Amino acid sequence: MTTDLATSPTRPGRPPARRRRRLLLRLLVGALALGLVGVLGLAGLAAWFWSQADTSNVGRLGFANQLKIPPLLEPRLDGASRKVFDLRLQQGSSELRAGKPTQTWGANGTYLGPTIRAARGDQVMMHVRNDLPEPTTIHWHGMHLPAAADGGPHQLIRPGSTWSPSWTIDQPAATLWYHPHPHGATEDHVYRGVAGLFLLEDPEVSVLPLPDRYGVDDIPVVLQDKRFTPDGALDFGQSPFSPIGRLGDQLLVNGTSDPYLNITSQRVRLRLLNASTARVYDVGFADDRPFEQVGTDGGLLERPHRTTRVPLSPGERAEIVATFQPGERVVLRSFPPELGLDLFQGRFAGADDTFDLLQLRAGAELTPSPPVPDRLADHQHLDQADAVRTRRFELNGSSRINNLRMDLGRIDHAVTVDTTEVWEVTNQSGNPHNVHVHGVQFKVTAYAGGSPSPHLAGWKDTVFIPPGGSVRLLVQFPGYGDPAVPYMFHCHLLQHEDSGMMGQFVVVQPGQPPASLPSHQHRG
Ligand SMILES: [Cu+2]
Repeated sequence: MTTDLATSPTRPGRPPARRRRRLLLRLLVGALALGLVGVLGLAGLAAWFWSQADTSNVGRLGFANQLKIPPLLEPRLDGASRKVFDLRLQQGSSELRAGKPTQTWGANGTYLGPTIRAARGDQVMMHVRNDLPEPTTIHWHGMHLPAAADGGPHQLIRPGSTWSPSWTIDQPAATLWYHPHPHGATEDHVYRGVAGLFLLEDPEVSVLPLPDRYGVDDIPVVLQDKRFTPDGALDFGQSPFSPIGRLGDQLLVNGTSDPYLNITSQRVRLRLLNASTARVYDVGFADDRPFEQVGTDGGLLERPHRTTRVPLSPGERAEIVATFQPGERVVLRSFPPELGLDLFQGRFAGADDTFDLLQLRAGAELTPSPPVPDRLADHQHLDQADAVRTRRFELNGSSRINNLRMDLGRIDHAVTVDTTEVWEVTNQSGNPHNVHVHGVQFKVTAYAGGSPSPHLAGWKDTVFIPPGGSVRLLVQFPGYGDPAVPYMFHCHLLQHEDSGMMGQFVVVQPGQPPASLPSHQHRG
């Protein structure tokens, strides 16, 4: 039929049916040609985006700015011997890059927040006043505390009001942090700049000879990537091909661009926090020198882990101790991270990106530091045989867990207080994810079916899961039963979290049913 049509001569008076078929053929050929041009155009566009998508600042920095150290927030003691901390969330202008002011948000300042420090056994009370133009929350990431004090999406702080949770610190020394958690707006609020460190000390381990002089040889390193518009504003755009959300092309450490740090002692502890909304880092030194990883999310490892790299997905922390020679300069660098994606997708997720983070400048003379001890901490042993049940979670697409989107009015799981459970989390999607569980620290007992690598050997609250990957977590839920107020579990790639990759669990007494959530909590 096609041949007949294609070869039929054009002449007046031929049957109308033939003319229609010829017209149809021309339309079909035209559409195919247009389609081909379209496909080629799209492919070309994608190739152009791809070629532009790998980012590196190596060789472009002058290390011109002294690293800012977030100030320590001094508490006052109230009549009940509680340590009371005051945080005021505010907006304002920050000079994140020389000469170009940027409108940002922060706590007790216009960008980031002060470092809070408390010790095991302390009773703390936080007054968080919201002077931002939107409702928000402050979540104490990694903290073991009552759900009502956790600062998840149910503990909304309206503009002009103050939220005052109180709890007792009861967990090992650790590098925790705080950040907003309003449902659907977490990525936005964190990107604007609200975040800070919450350092826990433990009198029993403070005798360890680890560097512990804050800002001198114990250095906070808060990693964030940003993108700026030409006039200096935060750029909220993102690549249409990114499977994980917004990635920046500028790196900030503690809110400092292009930073250097003078060091005065032989060994320095760096407390690394990935406070980015989506970017995964693989941190090491430009000269590949080995260092000791001494801590994970929830505290010190039992033994130091000697390595050259520490991968960090959003929300994760690591404490490392590095050794320096007098007079040398060495650059802390993020190398291309292993995301488990193909060549095309990987590039749009930052898998090809390299960032110089911070130049460390050792003085001509360095104060000697004792070596890192072989034993760091005694961990409470969790036994898988003690687990009362196994729950399975599938991460689907970029917005669902077990095929459900987050619903503030739905309790997904009720866990019995003081029990241990196995949580198996599988990434069924083609996107990288991680999983963060509120209120607890867990142990990773299997990673992709095998033994977890040493950098996951410690207490964790957030763990990366590549596409197709799986983790098995051993989680204990000590104390703080409350059938009415849920904790969250979610992907900490904040765009995924905001779009629904989150669920809720309550901790209940044996046999107690979860309370139904009041309807006003559906709104957020
Ligand atoms: Cu995710």
